[in-house]
Amino acid sequence: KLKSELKERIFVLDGAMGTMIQTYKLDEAAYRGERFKDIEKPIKGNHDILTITQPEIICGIHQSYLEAGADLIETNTFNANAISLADYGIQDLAYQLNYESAKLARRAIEKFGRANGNPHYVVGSIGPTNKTASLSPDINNPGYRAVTFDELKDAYSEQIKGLLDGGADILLIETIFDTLNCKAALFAINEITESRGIIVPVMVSGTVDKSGRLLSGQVIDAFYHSVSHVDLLSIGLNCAFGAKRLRPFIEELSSKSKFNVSIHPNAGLPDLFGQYHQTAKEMTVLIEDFLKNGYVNIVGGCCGTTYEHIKQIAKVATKYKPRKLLEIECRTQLSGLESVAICRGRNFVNIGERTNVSGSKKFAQLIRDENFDAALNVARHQVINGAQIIDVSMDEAMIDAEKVLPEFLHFIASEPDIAKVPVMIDSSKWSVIEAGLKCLQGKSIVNSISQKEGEQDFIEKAKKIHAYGSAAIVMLFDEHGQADTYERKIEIAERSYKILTEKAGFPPEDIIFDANVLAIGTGLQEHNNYAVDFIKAVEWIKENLPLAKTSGGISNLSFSFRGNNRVREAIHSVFLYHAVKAGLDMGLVNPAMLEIYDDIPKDLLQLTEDLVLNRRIDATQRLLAFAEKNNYTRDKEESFDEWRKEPANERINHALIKGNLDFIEQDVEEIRKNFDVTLDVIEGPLMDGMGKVGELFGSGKMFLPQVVKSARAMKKAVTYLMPFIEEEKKLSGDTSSRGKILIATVKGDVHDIGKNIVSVILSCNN
Ligand code: THG
Repeated sequence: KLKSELKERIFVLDGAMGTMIQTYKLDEAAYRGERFKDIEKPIKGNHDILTITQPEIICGIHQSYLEAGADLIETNTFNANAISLADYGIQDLAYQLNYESAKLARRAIEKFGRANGNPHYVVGSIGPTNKTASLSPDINNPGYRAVTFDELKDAYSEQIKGLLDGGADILLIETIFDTLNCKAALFAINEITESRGIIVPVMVSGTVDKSGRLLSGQVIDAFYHSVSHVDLLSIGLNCAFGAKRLRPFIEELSSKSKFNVSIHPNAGLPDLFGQYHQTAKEMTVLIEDFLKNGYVNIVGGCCGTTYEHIKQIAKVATKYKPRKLLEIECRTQLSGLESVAICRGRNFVNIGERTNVSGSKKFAQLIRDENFDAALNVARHQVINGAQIIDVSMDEAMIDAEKVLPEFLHFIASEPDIAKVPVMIDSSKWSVIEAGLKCLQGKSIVNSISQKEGEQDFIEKAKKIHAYGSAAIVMLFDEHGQADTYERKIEIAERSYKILTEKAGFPPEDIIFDANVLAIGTGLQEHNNYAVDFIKAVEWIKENLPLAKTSGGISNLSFSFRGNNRVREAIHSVFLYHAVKAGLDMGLVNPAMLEIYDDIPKDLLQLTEDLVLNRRIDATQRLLAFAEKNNYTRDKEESFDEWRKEPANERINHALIKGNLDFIEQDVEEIRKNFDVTLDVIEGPLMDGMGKVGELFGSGKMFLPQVVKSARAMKKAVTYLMPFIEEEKKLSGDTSSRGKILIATVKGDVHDIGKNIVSVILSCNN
């Protein structure tokens, strides 16, 4: 019903709740009311409790917005989740606050009636909480998280149940600064609606910084693809820095979204005292431009907007037709901080295989030694060398994968140059896969599921994977084992496809079949046709199973040529050349070791093709003899350290901007020697570098996780210099301190995160 109404007219969402409440200048006693007059902690500033203690004020605000022309009334529940409420010690009230708030909004609507002919709806407001699941608040420990997916999911569940029981028509997850928080809310909604057998319309609305990214670093496109596993009523943007600066981002979202698009910006940027000055007229001009261009279906206001803003916006909204929903070609879409599309006409997608403890001795040793910095460099080099996705596996007898995999994924999330690509979670243990899914804000790939444990298990896992918003590799296995012939491969692929799409509700574009790359050249004749069977199966899948994609572990093919990398590379290149022609979309490879098909010397090429395409019975012997004669063994380790050749000041700049910790101490030591006063190293070259970081951030060219990395590099440099500074102080007899700063925000508020970041950066600057 809502969807068809949205085809007819633009919906108007109400305006600010918080800034309207502030105009009442309520004191502590008013917040407490009769009921909470004896509670322990002060609760002034907790707007959510006013639903219980000052219901007439909240109801009055709702009614004023209805009179102004809003179709959608948001409940007073932005911070009414146990995590945010805990700051006030009232976390136990979460369910009740949501329940009562939804009832109150419903009452306001009923009182108002149908003055303008259209129905009005209660929108349950679900804020982001005051904790972020994708970033570490502790500069010294990028693997730390202040909140887990499960904690968020539980808090959201309670809030959602309260909202639904109280009569909310729609749920709005808003002001999303971290997609992982949002995914936990979506997961909770899915659990509740599944168990209750109901459908609830869901709106999702993110908030971006100047660079157009969420605080957690995702670009708009990646955000969109991370949440579009749910059939949303709408996706949009809110809060941020007002309508004007949101224009390019809402335009982009509008051009990509198959859902309705919403926008409810702030009334411009607040001044230093938190006051908003954009008038209703000014804001309406900006909103009208969105309507004229057909960018949006739902408009409203966030912080600083008043009844007058909504009144004028509602008036222009009646003048325009709603944005038309886009018919978007169905693609396989993945995301890290950025997005990757796998679709027709696109090149083969490389998946970096080296971050796998069973596939790389070096990586395994680094993980066993808990040398995460070096292990991250393995991931980084995969990406630098062209991996568009990275496969991560911790499956090994001596490693507790359920603990280490999430840990490593947390570290990756702190490295924007790695986290920009989607992650493939590679494990044969379901508990490990699920632990991994709870760490990833992007649309990832589970590697893998199959019918090995029967159909029911297969369906259950597929449903869960979909609820986490991930795609899946489907291995061609069944109860009888691995498919190793063409016939078995296509039979299992077809059956898996049917089960997934018909019984598990799994989107066909999120199915990625792996037709089992098995080793050839083993000396056993029954293995000789493995490559050919794989290629044929890929071709069949692509022709017969619409939208499904194909992948494979390419390096498996050459296992029997271990130790002879040149030959292995040639085998992989030949195999890929033919498999990609047959429709192979992606594969696990070592991207640093991919030879270009045309560059393979002709004699080697022919011998290799004889083997891969099973053209000669003696292909293996001939290839080995050739390799031996030509002494074909070599290893490439690329060096990306061009910047190390620059002068020390430049290197420091580079390290600060990139957040590179590897050489910062030695570079700082190099310039320290040229200074009489060590503090001048900080005030001079280091602050110059941080100044550039500030400039880049201010102009939207760097985003938060990158700045946090820069701060870590700065901190490491400063820590190195501290003993020298202390020593100089002692010698000069100066014992003054730099003083203390008290820094605070409203309790339980999202801006807590900003406060924590500022304090981290200040402490890094000593
Ligand atoms: N399908 C899917 N997932 C997979 C595979 C697959 N995951 C694991 C594996 N197969 C793909 N990954 C690798 C990684 C490394 C190697 C092979 C496959 C490899 N490693 C060198 C070796 O063993 O000789 C290691 C050498 C070293 O230690 O550096 O070949 O098929 N879905």
